[in-house]
Amino acid sequence: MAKIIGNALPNIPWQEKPAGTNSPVWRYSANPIIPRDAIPNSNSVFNSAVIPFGEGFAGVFRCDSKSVSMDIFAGFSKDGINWEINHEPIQFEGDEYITKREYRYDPRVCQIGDRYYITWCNGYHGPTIGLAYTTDFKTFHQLENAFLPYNRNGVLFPRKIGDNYAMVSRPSDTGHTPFGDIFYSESPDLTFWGKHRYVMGTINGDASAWQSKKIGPGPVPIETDKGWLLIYHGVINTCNGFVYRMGVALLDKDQPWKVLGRSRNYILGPQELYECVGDVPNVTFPCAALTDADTGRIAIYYGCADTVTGIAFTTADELIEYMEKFPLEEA
Ligand code: BMA
Repeated sequence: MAKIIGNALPNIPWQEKPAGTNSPVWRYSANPIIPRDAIPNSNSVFNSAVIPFGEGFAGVFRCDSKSVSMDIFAGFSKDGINWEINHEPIQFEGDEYITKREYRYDPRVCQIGDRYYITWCNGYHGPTIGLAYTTDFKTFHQLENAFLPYNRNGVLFPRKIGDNYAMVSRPSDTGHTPFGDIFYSESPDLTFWGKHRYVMGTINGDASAWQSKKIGPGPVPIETDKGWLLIYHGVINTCNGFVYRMGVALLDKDQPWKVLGRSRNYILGPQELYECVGDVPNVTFPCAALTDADTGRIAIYYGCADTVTGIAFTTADELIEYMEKFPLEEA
């Protein structure tokens, strides 16, 4: 049995695993939870991140507008399922050299101490990792970009590793990057980043083809007594374009660049209509996970077909048992 290390969350959104399910992850029966027109000017609301906040939940949402520009918006919920998203995007405070907006998308939210840190793909002469913090989801303080362009999917660890903050990310290019591996970096102050280490990459050949084109970190890593559970996206290039599925790996607790386990099988992929049909078909893209340390329950928030947002459920035990049952030998 794996034990999640973190807070209890008795109000985590949850449904029991349906009988006969052959997968370690199962969808919320009323998906999608956020429609594309959740705010007046949105074309789509997807690839978004949520976190426990106050008596309920807060989040940062990717809402592409009807002019199809990409920005991130704060939102609030009592139950984690029904969301009120602000109609105006987040305005960041800070050095205007840094806060000047090109585009912002695919946010993650990570609590460290009493601050909620937001990371996102930030346009700065190409995509890189934007970083900001808030304590109230009203005022947001933007810090320096974490890395040089080009990079996407910067995901903080929820505590320091040794003396340093830690982040995994996926170095990229300016386009719809046809490659991508996961790297680990550390920083003493969230400004200067180094100790860049390779974590894991794509799988060539037939062993695990769903993750043969690129992989990138999804939700904030989940700490367990066995290591960090990293839910990530994996992509295959097909004759119909890229298909985005979800996988899971287990990283060493003290040296998270070391991969202890990794699933050969995907844990969720586009199969329902709202995952297969939308602005970008066949995308399931995880950006957040709520966890309950008392029960081991995990609720994964993911973008569906770059159009709407869904939830899926699992537990720490389900993920670890699945990894052990279908191990990727090269991990
Ligand atoms: C990636 C990002 C994601 C998106 C995915 C599929 O490169 O842009 O936001 O979900 O492509 O279109």
